[in-house]
Amino acid sequence: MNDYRKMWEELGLDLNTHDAVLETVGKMYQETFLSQKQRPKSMEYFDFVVKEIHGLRIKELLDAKKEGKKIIGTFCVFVPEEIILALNSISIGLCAGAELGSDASEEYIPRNTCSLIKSAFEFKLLKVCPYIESTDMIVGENTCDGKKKAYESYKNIVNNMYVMDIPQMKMKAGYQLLKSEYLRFTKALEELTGKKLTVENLKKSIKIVNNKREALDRLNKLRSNKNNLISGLDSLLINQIYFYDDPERFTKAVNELCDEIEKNKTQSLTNNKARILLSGCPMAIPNWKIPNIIETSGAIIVGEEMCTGERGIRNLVSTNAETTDKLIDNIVDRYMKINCSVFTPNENRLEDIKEMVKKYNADGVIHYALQFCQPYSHEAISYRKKLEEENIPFLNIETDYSQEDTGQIKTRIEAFIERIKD
Ligand code: BJ8
Repeated sequence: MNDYRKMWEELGLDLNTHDAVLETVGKMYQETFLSQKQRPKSMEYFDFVVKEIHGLRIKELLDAKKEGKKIIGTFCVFVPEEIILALNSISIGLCAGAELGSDASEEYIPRNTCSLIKSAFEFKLLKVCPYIESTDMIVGENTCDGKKKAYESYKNIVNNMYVMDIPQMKMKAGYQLLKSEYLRFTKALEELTGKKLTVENLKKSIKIVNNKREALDRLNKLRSNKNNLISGLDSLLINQIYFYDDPERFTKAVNELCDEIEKNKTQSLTNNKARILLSGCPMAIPNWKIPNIIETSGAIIVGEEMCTGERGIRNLVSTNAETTDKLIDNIVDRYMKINCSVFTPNENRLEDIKEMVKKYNADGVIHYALQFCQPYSHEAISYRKKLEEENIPFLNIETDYSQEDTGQIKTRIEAFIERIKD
């Protein structure tokens, strides 16, 4: 492996803490992913990306910066990658999926904040994230109250914060708000990059992002097959890498994986295993706790109704328009279909879950809500009733990034799997 220590040092990382984080994640990866049997050979690409996630990919970003590109960090799938790419920039997801065992964040945010938000503070305060340190702009978005208020504090620990407003209702005014926010964001990016949004660069970037979403959609469709050849863990990993990798290279790698799976239709990973649809809060890398428990308890995950899954990639943006204004309308139309639980009412998310249960032949739904996450915890209660009325088994797991509750969760998941297999 190349020595990236000088690069990390120049980015201002705390090398000792960073070493410890890399070592822990490396071990987890070995135990969780590399120990799986029957993995497609094409997963080697994604293993390589993970191995180099703080190395080669960061070097690529820093090289791109030298050529004049800007790095835009995001925390939500509502931030339009199409506009970022069109304006000579690279979009990088900054959500982290690990706790660092520190209470440093409590100087800025309350203790009863979800792990996703807490980790964004910890990774910055403990200086272990080369992505945060490489950004030219960090985009926060007003989605849940936790994030909305946290960004007010986050701007005190980073020097390049931009906050985007996001509607909470899918009415006409919501579309107008999102459009005005995407136009304001375009202007801010144009100022940062010195580039202008044009029909040509926007159409090109829309196609790049559409291709990426289509490749994942192709992979998802293969998972509905009873001879599924890819684990939920590997699928989640690919969805997580979606937020870091070069989009065109990523699309090529996912399509190659799909080609391989299509050729090996006779093999199967399912073998009478219970088929689980996972739904709920996004799982940022390296948050693999729940999928790992599920897939080591006699079940296979066949779909994810999550932003690190189908919710994040559903629907394409139409390139059918001849002005940037109309193309932005098309972008707004696509993004307003994201059924995040910060919207009210949010019956469409329930419909998505039901549709996915059918599409992937799932035997039951395991819902994942981070502790202190109000939007997803609320929906878990009402969705349980509605899904059980339709005889769709449902289990809600509320947890955080710690490993302390692993045994207890495993017992609950094993009992659920036993029940739905009968
Ligand atoms: S579009 S799901 S990525 S907001 S877990 S921080 S909701 S308290 S993440 Fe999300 Fe965008 Fe929606 Fe998707 Fe708040 Fe809940 Fe924490 Fe959450």
